[in-house]
Amino acid sequence: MRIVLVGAPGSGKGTQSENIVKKLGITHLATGDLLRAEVAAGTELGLKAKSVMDAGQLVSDDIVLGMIKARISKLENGFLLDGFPRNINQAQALDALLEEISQPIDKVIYFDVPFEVIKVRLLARGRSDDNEATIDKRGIVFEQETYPLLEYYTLQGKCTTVSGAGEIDQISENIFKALV
Ligand code: B4P
Repeated sequence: MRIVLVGAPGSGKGTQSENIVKKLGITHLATGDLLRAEVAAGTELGLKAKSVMDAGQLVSDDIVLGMIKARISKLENGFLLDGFPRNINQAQALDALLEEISQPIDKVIYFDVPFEVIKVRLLARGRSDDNEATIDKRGIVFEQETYPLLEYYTLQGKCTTVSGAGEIDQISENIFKALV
């Protein structure tokens, strides 16, 4: 199965991904995690990405698409994309890439979480991009760049909205129901 998770930073995509990939035996690809690994390794790409991430902005499409392309074509057992695509340009590039390898997306899950809930979670987490100014900026970037994906995938008949607020296990159960 090929799944895309769409949600604001802090909506719980990473948290839920762990449960989904374990249950379905598919590969988890999280662009946020891949970028943070580059930052931690101090690579040239990581150095470029760090200031952008700490400002709550999106890393350039070229960088993110390069990371995804290098990995996705090697996956045969399905995948879960977490945090990618993040804007319409990335979504169109992904569709083109998946068409080339005849592996279209099956389902898109949109995590609906009130911004105030996200803010409380992220301030408690305390990562370097979890300060109030960056959280607010990420919220604005999400509304402007990522939220339009909801319509993009709804028009393709692939999108289901799941509430991402509440108990982690209950949210997982609702996701599994949406994936059937
Ligand atoms: P992400 O990596 O997507 O952001 P995240 O904050 O890790 O969000 P996630 O939704 O995974 O939340 P999590 O489960 O950790 O993006 C970070 C940055 O990377 C972006 O701002 C951007 O700069 C860059 N980036 C990534 N992808 C990109 C792309 N495609 N293009 C360009 N730039 C890109 O949960 C958050 C917290 O809530 C955790 O502490 C968790 O324990 C807690 N939590 C989760 N579910 C909960 C629940 N139900 N109840 C209570 N707490 C919960």
